[in-house]
Amino acid sequence: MMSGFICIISISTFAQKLSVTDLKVEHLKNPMAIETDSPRFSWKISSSVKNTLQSAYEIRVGRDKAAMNAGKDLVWKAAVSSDQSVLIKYEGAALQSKKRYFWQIRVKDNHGNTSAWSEPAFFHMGISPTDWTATWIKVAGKDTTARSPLFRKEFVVNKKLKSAIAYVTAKGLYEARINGQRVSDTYFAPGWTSYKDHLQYQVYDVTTILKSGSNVFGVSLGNGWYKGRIGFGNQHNFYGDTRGLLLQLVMEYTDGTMETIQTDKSWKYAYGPIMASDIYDGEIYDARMEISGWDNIGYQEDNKWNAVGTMEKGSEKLVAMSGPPVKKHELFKALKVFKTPAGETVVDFGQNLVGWVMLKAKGTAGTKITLSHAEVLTKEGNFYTTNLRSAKAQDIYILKENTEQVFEPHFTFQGFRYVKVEGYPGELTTEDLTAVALYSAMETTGKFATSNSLLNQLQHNIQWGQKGNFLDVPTDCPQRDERLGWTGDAQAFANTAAYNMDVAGFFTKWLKDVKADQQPNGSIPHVIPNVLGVNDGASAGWADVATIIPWDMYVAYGDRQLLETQFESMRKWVDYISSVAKNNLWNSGFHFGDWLFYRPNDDNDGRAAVTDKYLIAQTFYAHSTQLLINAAKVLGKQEDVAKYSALLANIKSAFVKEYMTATGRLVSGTQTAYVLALQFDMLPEELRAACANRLVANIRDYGTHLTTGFLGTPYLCHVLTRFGHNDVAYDLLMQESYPSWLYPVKMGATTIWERWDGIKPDGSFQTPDMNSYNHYAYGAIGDWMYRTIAGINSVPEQPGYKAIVIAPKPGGKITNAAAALETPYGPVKSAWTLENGLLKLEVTIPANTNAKVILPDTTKEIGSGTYHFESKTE
Ligand code: RAM
Repeated sequence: MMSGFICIISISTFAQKLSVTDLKVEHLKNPMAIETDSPRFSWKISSSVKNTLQSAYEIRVGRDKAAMNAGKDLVWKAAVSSDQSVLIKYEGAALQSKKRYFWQIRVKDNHGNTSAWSEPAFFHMGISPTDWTATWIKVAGKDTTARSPLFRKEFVVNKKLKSAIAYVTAKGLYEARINGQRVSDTYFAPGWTSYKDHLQYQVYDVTTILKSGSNVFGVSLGNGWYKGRIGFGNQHNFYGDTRGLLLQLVMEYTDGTMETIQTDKSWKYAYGPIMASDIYDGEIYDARMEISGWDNIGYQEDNKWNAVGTMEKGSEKLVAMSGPPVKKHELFKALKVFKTPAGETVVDFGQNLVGWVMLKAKGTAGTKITLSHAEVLTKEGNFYTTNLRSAKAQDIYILKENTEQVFEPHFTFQGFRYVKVEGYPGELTTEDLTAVALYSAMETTGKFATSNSLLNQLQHNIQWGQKGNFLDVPTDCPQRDERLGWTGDAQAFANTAAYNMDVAGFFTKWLKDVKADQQPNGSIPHVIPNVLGVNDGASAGWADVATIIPWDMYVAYGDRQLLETQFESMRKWVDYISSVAKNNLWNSGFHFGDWLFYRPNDDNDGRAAVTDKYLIAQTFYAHSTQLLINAAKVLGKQEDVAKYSALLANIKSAFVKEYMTATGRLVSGTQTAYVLALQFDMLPEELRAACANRLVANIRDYGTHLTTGFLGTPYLCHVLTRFGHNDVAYDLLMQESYPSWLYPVKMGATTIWERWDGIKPDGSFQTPDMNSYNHYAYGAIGDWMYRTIAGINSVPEQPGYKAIVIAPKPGGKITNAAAALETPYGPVKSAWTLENGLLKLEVTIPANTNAKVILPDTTKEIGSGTYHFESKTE
């Protein structure tokens, strides 16, 4: 008995000791569309034993899951003594287009344990360009109506299916259905890319949707970014004037034979109930125009449908979708339905979010219900949409006969907290509406909470700013007639984004567009994908996205290949600056400068915090050059390291000569000027402390308020902490009056605002020309909150959190803080309490990493596991 008992214990401890989980390929779980010949594998190790490191791994990859699991018929196997477990390159036999591969891992650790083989995972190869046999189809004649065409094709499955995989893309947006059912929960496919250069296709496993016998494809198209209104000046048809569909379904039967169903001349089309759809303006859906059963078998009327037209293949490359798809996420019940003083019926969802409203309604045919969207109410409590500028942001539903119907749009999204409802038949109740948040399906990786509820609301607002603006591309705002991939905003927020969610795939996808839209002379456009003029670019702090985000992603996820892929783009950007610089000074061209810095309306005594734009440009010239040097070091490009290091020294001495007095005063005495000069090491070392003191004096001079705009804000608290003024950083963070991070929180914000005073203390609004209530840029403080309050830090020399620094620096009367970050190696946690000057810290470090814990009175090196520390802070 006894020995049996012991035996059971030891088996279960053994099982817990070491295991492999969370298998990913190219940053994604079981990806359906891998394009590269050598995809990269990542896994996490978990162990109950402290100080666990991987000492070796075994990988096996095969076409057949069962055979692979038994170690047979492998296309690759390797056993390697290595502690690497993130982004290991495939080195087996050539991978084939359209095929699925299964893989698994087992590891050995430094304590002599061997894990079991992991659960098998898979990746599916995309379709190679030469394997596309489908023809682009479209409506016959010119595609001039805003109405959505429906494309239809019946086909027969006459043998037993092994697998059925659909490869689909469109010019415009598509929704693909089989037998009346959506083929996936992906929205806004094929996603927004620099379409003139490359267009993504999606890959769907539809094996379980198909049945034997007749089946039907039904696909509708919307205008989307491709053909709809996008950018400024009522611009339509930016990428093309004709929507098109390309689809190829590859069926493999159990007898080994294959069959392909694809778009060609045999498809038919008719127009459906979506009368118009537009990203900015919304959708008009007339239920009376529904064609019942059109997307299912048994529909008899398609003999009355039109024959499709065909389109020549364009010059754009078809590429496999590489980022996470947009999906539905949180649902919000309506909190209340109320009448405004102006007599309008308005619904409050309690959260400024991005997506749409699902509406239930029943009434006589032809009843028109209009939903308008708004982020805020006026101080009188009225519905306010002036800040949406020309975006109609309206969804219109027209009812069919008297049955209850549920509506939601298809090819538009809105940014809103409030919805105005007009024309609703009967009494509208909270039961009739649900708001649906849609955004790119990024795994939540960060958690952050403290004893201060205002700060927790700020963190909430930062996360919702991210959700609302990470809808396939990183946008400035999601609601007005803009919604563009503004580069300055994206670079300011990227580090914070990488704490809150896994943005590796998201930014890898977008950086392809950065590269694609970079001008031949190296200039980077203001927005990516670029829908502005070709020469709208090269603004300091915006265009520098080309160096900043690749480096940030490298540090956060350890993706060396991303640096390799982007390196030429990074270099071209720096070389562009050099080509327009004179005597190493970048002092020409258009720049946005420290966008939306503090600027009082009634500026009689010169309180506006204006920073010289060329001073700013010079600091970003240095920063981009430094990042290029960093990347060159990682990639072993010694000549580049030498060349650009010499350039960097020149850039800095030109800065000192042009913008600094002998005693270290900058020509602009603003916070942003000192912050950028200190952050990017522009100043002689012996003058830095004095400059930091000037920064503090300036902050105090504004009554302990920040005055920074988009460029200074992300670094403000970092610089204060670095130069020994952590207390001032906290004072700024805890400041509740304008301008500050907590001012909007006190004003009831549920997202980050574009401007420090989007709503003024008297309840009036900033200028409607530019006043978004969902703009993530100022949310960049999140990076400092994770790093300094919680103390979770990456180490650039060992990227992806292979090494970690835990260094919480309490302040601001916070008595406890807890944060967690799911890193590529597993969960990191840092939680502390502070009582009577005693700091108690709990730290968790994942297997296969190590950490340095820096406390007020001591420093400790630790391996994986959970640890407790105490430290006196005074
Ligand atoms: C505004 C955008 C964005 C900013 C540019 C300069 O239109 O909203 O936030 O980067 O201007």
